[in-house]
Amino acid sequence: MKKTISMIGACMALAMAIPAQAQFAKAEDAIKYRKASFTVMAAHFGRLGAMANGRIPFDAKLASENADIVAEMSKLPWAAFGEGTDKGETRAKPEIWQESAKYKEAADNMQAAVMKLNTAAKAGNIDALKAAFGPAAASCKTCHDSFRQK
Ligand code: ASC
Repeated sequence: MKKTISMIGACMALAMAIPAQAQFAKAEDAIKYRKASFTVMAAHFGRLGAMANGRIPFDAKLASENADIVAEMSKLPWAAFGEGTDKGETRAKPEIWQESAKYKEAADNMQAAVMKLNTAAKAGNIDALKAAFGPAAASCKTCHDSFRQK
């Protein structure tokens, strides 16, 4: 019991010692993490798109569940763009670090758009989903155009 408590204490101390941006052992881990969060986001965003564009029938429960995942994922990638993560298996452009205020603004806009999408997805009708999907997709594209290599 004592051992367990001291282990927990040691883990907490370690977690608190590492700044939020640096909670990855290696740059490669941060790159994998941010790509994974974007991949999961895209999969669930795509299902909302399929509904918004009439490729699959509107399903209120499915819309809500997918939008929740998109909203949660949208919070995750940003902490994984720390120092030294500009090189490796990544299409991230140098502008992310060179124009970090502009990048943050684009990231914030995307998160705001997907929060609105989540609210719309919970309205229980296709028209609300359609109205919010376009701006959310545009917020993805804006960022890709400026900050992601082809
Ligand atoms: C998607 C997806 C994106 C965005 C973007 C919108 O479904 O994977 O990255 O939409 O293409 O323009």
